[in-house]
Amino acid sequence: MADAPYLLYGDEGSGSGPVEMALAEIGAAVELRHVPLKGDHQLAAEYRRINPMGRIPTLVLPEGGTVVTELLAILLTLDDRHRDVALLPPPGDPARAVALRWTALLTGEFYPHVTRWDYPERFSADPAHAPAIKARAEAMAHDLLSLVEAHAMGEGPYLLGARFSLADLVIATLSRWVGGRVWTPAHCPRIEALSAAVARRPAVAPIWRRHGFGSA
Ligand SMILES: N[C@@H](CCC(=O)N[C@@H](CS)C(=O)NCC(=O)O)C(=O)O
Repeated sequence: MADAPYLLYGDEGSGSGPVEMALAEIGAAVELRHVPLKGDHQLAAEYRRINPMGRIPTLVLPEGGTVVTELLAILLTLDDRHRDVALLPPPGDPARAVALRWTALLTGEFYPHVTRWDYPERFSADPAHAPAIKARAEAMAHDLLSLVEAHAMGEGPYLLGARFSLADLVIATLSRWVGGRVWTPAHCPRIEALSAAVARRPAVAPIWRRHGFGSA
């Protein structure tokens, strides 16, 4: 009998992209549940019964229906559950700490800038403030990517050199947001080369294209 699938709630071009890519690298069965951000379906009461934050991605584990939210927690859970695939170096390996450091920075610091950029009206009672909030979010997001470009990236093509890890999925996909499809190629050549290497991976390539992350 085939393994029960993971359930992945998401939308194209969103944070469900890197989760789908990780599942493809693993070769795990997945059933996609579409939650269109257009029309704010993530905020509907029915979806919030699964993820009360009203955000995507959400992953439901095959056994017992355990719900996992937060991109970092989802990817670490997949690494825990599929150690044979090694989406990260093993516990105790300094390279694992490096991958976790930059992944946590992007999911913890960069992602909130994306929310401010996508939904600036949430951050002030005065709608007139929205353009300034959006502009500041864009500048801060780009500063953060520049920092990753300057301090995280070595010889490449991946964050850990020749060794692919889940950090690469996060760097590649998040670097497409907040205008990144145009801004990143122009300002962050190392991140761009990493993204191109991720986009070429056989398991990832069709998903990268379907999510419209660009031709990098
Ligand atoms: N902290 C969450 C952030 C997830 C998030 O903001 N996702 C975006 C899509 S990429 C979203 O659902 N936005 C809709 C909204 O904020 O209403 C995570 O790490 O997964």
